Amino acid sequence: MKPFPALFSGRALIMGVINVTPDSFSDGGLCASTESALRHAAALVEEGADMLDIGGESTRPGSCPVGVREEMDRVIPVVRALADAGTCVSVDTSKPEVMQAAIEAGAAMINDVNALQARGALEVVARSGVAACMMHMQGDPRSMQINPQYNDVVKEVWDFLRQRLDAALAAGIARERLVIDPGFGFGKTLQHNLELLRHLTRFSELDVPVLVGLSRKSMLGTVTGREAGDRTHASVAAALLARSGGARILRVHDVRATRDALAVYEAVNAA
Ligand code: HH2
Repeated sequence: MKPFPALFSGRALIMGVINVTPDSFSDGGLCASTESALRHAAALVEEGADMLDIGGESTRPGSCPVGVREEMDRVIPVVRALADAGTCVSVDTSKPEVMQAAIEAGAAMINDVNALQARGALEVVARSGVAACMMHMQGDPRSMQINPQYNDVVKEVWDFLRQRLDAALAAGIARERLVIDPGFGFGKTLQHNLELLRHLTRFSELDVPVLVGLSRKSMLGTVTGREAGDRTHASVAAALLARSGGARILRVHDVRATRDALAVYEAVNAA
């Protein structure tokens, strides 16, 4: 297993997205076979991704869940081939069985949009040496965008992530292995997302690295009026805002563009 890179020193890390799905919101079908996923993975590594996030189930609003076997068939061959080749691999899953198989295949990180709340998920991660990202979501992908409601979105997301950190630490997962994510677009209106981005620095108070996924999301479509495939510029702007708000890992589809923008940001801040 390629070790998870150090997160608190140096520049922020770029996590390239590989969706081995037919139906992801911005790139569904692009990597639907193992071969096409590996080709795209090689391109993203070449463009400068520090790690790749492999997903086998779309979590876009309105999406339907896939079974354990199908999700494994989609992601595990890709994870194994990339890990064997020395790439740092994260696996985007909420299913403990898929987590276990991914860890055995060489994944260095589990990225769970359900924050390790499924029965057995905390234990699978605790038994391994891998890192884990726990994300906030209100509701589930099928219905989360119907009418999201918060009294104070920043406080409620912050409190949830703190509780999940406490649960992970109590399960025996070392703090150094944990990452949190406010979950942009997961049960949030445009106003909720903007509020979270505006107050992103608050999440660094939780003393673990913050991961942010804003890439091509519909909030950027609402702001710019552009379709998912035409949101690179908006995504890069959002990634830089997240970085200046303290994000340590940026989950993106457009690696090369993000990499260049981040290089400028880091150069200015190192000066
Ligand atoms: N967003 C998506 C999926 N996984 N994981 C984290 N930690 N944070 C995110 O913001 C996040 C995530 C949705 O994006 P994508 O994978 O491109 O689409 P889909 O879910 O349709 O496959």
